[in-house]
Amino acid sequence: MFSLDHLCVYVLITAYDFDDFIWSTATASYQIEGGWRADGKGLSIWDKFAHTPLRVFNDDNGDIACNSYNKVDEDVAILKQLKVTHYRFSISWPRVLPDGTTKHINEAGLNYYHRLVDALLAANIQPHITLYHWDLPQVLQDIGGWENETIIVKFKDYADLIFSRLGNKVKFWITINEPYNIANVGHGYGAAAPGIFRPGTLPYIVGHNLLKAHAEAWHLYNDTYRAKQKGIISITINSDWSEPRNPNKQEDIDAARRVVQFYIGWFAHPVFNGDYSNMMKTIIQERSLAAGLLKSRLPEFTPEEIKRVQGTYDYFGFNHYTTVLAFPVKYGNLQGAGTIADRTWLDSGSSWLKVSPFGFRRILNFIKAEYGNPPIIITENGMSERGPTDLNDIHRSYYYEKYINQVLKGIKPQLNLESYLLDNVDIRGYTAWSLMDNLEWATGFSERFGLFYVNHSDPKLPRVAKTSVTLYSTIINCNGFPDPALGPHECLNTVPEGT
Ligand code: PNW
Repeated sequence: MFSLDHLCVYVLITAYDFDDFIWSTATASYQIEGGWRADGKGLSIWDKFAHTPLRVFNDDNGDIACNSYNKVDEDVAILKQLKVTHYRFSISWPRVLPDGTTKHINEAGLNYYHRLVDALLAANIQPHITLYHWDLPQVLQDIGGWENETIIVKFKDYADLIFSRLGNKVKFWITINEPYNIANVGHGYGAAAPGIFRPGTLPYIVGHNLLKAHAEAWHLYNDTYRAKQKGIISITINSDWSEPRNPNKQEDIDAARRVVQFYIGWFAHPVFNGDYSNMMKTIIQERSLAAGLLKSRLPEFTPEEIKRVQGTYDYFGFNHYTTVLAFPVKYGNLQGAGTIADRTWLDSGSSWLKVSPFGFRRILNFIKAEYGNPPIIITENGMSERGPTDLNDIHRSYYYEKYINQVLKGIKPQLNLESYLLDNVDIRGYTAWSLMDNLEWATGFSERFGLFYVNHSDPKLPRVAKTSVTLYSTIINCNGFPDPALGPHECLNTVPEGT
């Protein structure tokens, strides 16, 4: 088969509807901020989860994390070193609203985000804010959290406050990060906060409320803020790509399709195409009835709700890390599919993450075909290491080089250079996860995704560049790969401006 994987395609990105290509990096509040009780912050479900023995590896927690709450200047300095155009971070809901509601606004907590946003803008870096990256106020969990649909209005009120206070400075928004993981990991097998083990039904209820909460925040922005603030807002959906374990076996091909529909499709189908996919509705209904339930485990949207959720996007926010090989199984999950990795794919520091760059291009093409060619911003991609630290992180550099190359091959090229090789997927930006080593949720500080190393046993928590910083900042600087015929950092940037 004809393969392009060896080609370093230079893509000089043309001007799109909104400014130039987004080269970004990301973090999340609980993973980096620390200051867990500073200045009146309320507790989040992650504070509680991480303080429960045996929940997080080594009983690590985010009490101090990278101390970003007190390190605005240092964080902005390393972002400048990277030369990113944007920085994706999240707001801690209980830092701003300690009791989860707008009855009491913690101005001191909100002030941290003002200082951060102001410092970013002064450095010519656009903030890209996630409203919810998993740290729900614990008081809201105490009344049912995402299982209780009253969360929808509370999330909307929280979003309203943030738009009204920060929206004149911030043009890029994400409502919710990875509803799939919130539903499945937090409420299915319980390996993330709130740590509830109720697979089967609860993830679908939680997912349903997440979709509705996202839709309300999107409509609020669209109706009340967009005209004045002129930003863009979406949800960030994560998904692996899935290939059949044996491409010659129809049952493996079918299993791979189910994995994709139950993963990316769970949330993308309602937001982009309206309602859950027929595949999900049919399979879950059948299996629920077969299990003796009176109705499907998958909640139903009313026709009005379908309309309210459909189209609530300005771009496809997409997190991607790895690919899996699928095969059918009778028990274990509703989609009736098991997955494995190919043994030749390189490892990372995370058991679930194998280096499989080709799947990135395939799933980007899937998004284009399945969801009507939406503009895509890749909001996370990266790899972890574990064990002793090596600042010469060649595995991460390899990963970024191969994955970013797959992204660039997906893009529309300028001057139609090699356009016959490329896919015309409407990709507007790429975000590396993560700016720095941080609390990797239930695996604590043991799995490290950072471009910058943070020594968590040094109380000053200095940020030290790994070798991948050089690679990524070169790619950013060149808006693609450097020219192999020139020096290692010299760009193939011979196209005159304006063409
Ligand atoms: C994402 N998986 O989580 C999160 O958005 C980040 O906060 C996190 O640090 C990063 O990816 C790295 O894990 C994921 O098991 C966690 O497939 C687990 C999976 C995917 C994403």
